[in-house]
Amino acid sequence: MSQNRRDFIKRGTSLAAISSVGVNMNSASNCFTPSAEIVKDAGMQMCLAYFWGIEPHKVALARQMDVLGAVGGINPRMVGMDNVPNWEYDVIKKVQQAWKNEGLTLRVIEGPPSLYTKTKLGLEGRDEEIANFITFMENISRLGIDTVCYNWMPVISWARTTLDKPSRGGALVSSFRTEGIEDEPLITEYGELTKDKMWTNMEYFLKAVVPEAEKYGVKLALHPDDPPIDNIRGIPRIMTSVAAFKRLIEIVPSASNGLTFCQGSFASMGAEGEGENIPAAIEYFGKRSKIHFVHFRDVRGHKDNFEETFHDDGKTDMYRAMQAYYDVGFRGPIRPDHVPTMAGDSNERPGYSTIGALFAIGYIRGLMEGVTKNST
Ligand code: CS2
Ligand code: MN
Repeated sequence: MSQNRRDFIKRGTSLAAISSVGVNMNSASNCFTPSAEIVKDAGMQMCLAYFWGIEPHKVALARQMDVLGAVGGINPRMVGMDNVPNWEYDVIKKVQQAWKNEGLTLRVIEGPPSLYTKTKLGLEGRDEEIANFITFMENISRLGIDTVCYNWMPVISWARTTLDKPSRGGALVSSFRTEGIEDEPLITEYGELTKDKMWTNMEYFLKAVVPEAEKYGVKLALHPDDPPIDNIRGIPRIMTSVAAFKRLIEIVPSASNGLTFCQGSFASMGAEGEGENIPAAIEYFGKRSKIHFVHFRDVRGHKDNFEETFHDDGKTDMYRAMQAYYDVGFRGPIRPDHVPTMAGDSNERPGYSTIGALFAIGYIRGLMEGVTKNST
């Protein structure tokens, strides 16, 4: 008998005791009897992101919501090991233990150690970076961690032109407009960069690390470029379309070479009127078992002008998206991504409001239960 069912029966017993002074709640007709066991979160592993270490309030709420997966980087300072490289076994082990002490499991490393500008731009020193990255993969596999979310955005990572745009009811969201960014100064210190070079650098990286990832059972999950535009201040962006991800998985075909399906990023791809088809993309990559991690969020607009939204307020049919993950058999880690900053929260970490995350988890869990029941 499952824990749920046992809890239910226990609850039923105490209700019966209370009901002796009132209505008989224990009569079969009034009783809620689950017809089938509910598969928790459709078999997926719901996580929350913690990029600022252990945030006690968020962690407490996560435990209450029963969202026990943690996503984050490896920060030696979090465990008092200031000067130790963050790919080393002892640091990772201590960070993992710190999460365990909170009742959480470090499920995905997002923003991994030793994968920086040298590798992404093919600069001198990349082989050392790559060697350390391989050591990192070996170490996480020894500790039972198998998913790594990385990106191919050197120098400028995720970017927005506004971080406090009023949205529904005055909640704050981030937004992006291409117009005007052409006037920003070019970054010239890395010489002339082209998309071709970026692809060549990625190929070099993948050929070196994917066979090792396979050996260690590690799943690499490349995150799309956000925003998915061609270039920011002279730094080209290549992971900006479904076609680019199709190319990625062909470079080194392997169960370890996959992607983070950041739905909000995919939803913002394409010019006005030319967006990607989200359920079709989930199906394409999911059927090939290339979706190793999901960022569940939404936007309104297109690559040159978009804003983030509440999960129930964007351009994507979120129910169909969840149905697609479920139908292709995705059962891996999933987290809400950026959320609006809601009343009572500060906007000092745009996209990562604790209260916003509560709404997101409730919404996502509801969709998960919906697709599970619809399929039984
Ligand atoms: C996010 C990133 O842009 C996105 O879609 O997933 O902001 C992510 O939170 C950061 O790059 C940290 O990994
Ligand atoms: Mn994302």
